[in-house]
Amino acid sequence: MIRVSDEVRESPAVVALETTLVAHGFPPGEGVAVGLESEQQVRAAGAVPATVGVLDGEVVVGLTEAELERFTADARKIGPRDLAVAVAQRAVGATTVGGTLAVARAAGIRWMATGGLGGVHRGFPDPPDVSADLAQLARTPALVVSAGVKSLLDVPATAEVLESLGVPVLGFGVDTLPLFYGAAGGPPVSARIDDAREAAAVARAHWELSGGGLLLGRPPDEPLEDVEPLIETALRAAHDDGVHGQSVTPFVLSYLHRESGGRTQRANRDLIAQNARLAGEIAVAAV
Ligand code: PSU
Ligand code: MN
Repeated sequence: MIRVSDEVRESPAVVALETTLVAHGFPPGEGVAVGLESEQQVRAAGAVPATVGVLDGEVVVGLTEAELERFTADARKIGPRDLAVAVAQRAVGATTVGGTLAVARAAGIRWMATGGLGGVHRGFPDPPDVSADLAQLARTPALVVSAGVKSLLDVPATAEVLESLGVPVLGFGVDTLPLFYGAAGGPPVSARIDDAREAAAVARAHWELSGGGLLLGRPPDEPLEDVEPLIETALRAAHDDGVHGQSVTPFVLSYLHRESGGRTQRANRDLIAQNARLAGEIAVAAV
């Protein structure tokens, strides 16, 4: 049921990549290039990318370029609870961070990269919307490189939940958790890490102690520190349009991309590539 590509099976340094951001994180037709760029960055670091998704009744680990092109905006968004249904119903299933981690756990992949982790939505407990990314990260022995937690969420609350779940929240060269587009002003991390080798060593030690997932927050190279007012407008628009559940994150991201004149879209694309590069470097350092 899980099809692992030969290249992924044979490599000691593999980085899992998700497909929800390909299908739902960018305007229609633009996500595939972002996914391919991430794969190139992983390769440039000397590691092998394993892009994950559900196709034709199989969970695929290591999608080909032709397969990746099938992850259009029509694809289902697949969290951990949705994987089995997507397989049985032969859906095109774009895996979230949580969905991808569930597959990584089954396939023994220890490293992953994304843009921004999901988390506790603003306004909790009304609605009580907490991304399945958090619980899945806690139970998966993998390190996720991301620009922290998506700042359309309640980032301090998300950091508290990660602490409760026993997930190390590491900062790459920083003492506070990056805020996705922004780098400054986030909650404190549990430890600061200064290079890929140290990240690999910390992860190894955590797993020897039977720990699960780790989050490594890498601030974007060219952060946007002025997006918060637009995020508030976007969240109000989502509320007024009755958008809820799985649709909130894609709605808000596309609102921001449109209303910022493409600035957030470029920032998002660039930080995803930077995170993929770092995850590749850590995977190589861990061999
Ligand atoms: N990072 C991005 N863009 C995205 C995501 C991450 O730069 O679209 C996706 C990931 O797949 C993550 C999901 O798991 O957003 C979170 O969705 P939700 O809040 O519905 O759990
Ligand atoms: Mn949710």
